[in-house]
Amino acid sequence: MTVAAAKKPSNGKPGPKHNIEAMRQAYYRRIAERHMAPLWTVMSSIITPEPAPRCVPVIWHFNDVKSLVMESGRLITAEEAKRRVLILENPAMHGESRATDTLYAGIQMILPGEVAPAHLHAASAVRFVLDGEGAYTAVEGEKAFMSPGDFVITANWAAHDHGNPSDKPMLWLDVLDVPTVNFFATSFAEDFDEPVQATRRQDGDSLSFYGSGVLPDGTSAEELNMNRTPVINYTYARTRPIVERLLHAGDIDKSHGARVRYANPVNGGPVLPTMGAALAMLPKGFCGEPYRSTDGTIFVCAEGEGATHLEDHVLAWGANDVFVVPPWKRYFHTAAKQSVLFSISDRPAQEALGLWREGK
Ligand code: GTQ
Repeated sequence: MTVAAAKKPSNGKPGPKHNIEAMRQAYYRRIAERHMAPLWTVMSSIITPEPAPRCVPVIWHFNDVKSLVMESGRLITAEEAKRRVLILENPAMHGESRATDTLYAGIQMILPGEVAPAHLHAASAVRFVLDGEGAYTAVEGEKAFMSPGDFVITANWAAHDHGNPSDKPMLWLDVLDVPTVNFFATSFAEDFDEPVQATRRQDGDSLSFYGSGVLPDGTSAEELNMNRTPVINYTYARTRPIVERLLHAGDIDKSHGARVRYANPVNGGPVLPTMGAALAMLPKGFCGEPYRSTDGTIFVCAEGEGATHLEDHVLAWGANDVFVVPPWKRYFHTAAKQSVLFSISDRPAQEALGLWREGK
């Protein structure tokens, strides 16, 4: 029998073993032309037994970040840039504008006298203020003046502009659900009619009207029972004393320290449907128990000094450093000084879809 004859079974059944692979490859090529593929070659990479995130652990030290961001102030104005931001790119996903698999992060700077013009978009944004004092974000008619540690919400389709009437540069961390919005291909964006929106509410109005255990008379809980918080600025001046109080009361989670979750004060839900955040105080000498969860998390050290230990990494952090813990990576925190950690993730979205899990 010739070799050619051996490769060609005549009865339609699979041929000898050395032939089957070649037959499969030829078949895969034929079905690929018709936009089909065999599940059995990819099954284990699409239905993984455990999460297989693309993002990796990474830290941005504020000293580095600040001087590089300041340099951008000599290259472009906030007005020309629209938003003068350096994107924090996860090293495993260069060019994709992602810090984690589902979240975008960047450091925005507004110099004295600058404004970043009003616009609105489907993506929701949060800001965590790092440096400077007295710049504002105007959101849906409320002008929120910001100080370090403030946590500011710009919900989906809320018009927002930023300005800095102070005499110092202001820097903050932006986190947006952009990769999530784009995953669903649901991005819309518009410029607002005016570059600076008219404000009709004072700084702090939304927190005092909706976050103080009272509501403006005539407001029903139902009309506020939305999937986003009515509060614009959760100020550090209000939240820090609460975690300090928890710490002194001994209410310290073994992994997370004395931690509160930022809540919609009307219904107790997360601040946004796609992103949730927390603030934790770790006592000096804290050594947390290992923890993991499916929500990849962006942390900011608001105060103090310590480290977050992952399987192959130690992320040593100080004030204003930003770092990423990928989904389902076991980690624990240690604190050399009393420290405050802000954290943000896509946990509310995962919970709404029934996907979120945590473990030791
Ligand atoms: O401040 O509106 O970092 O629209 C990225 C996109 C900030 C903002 C970012 C934005 C903004």
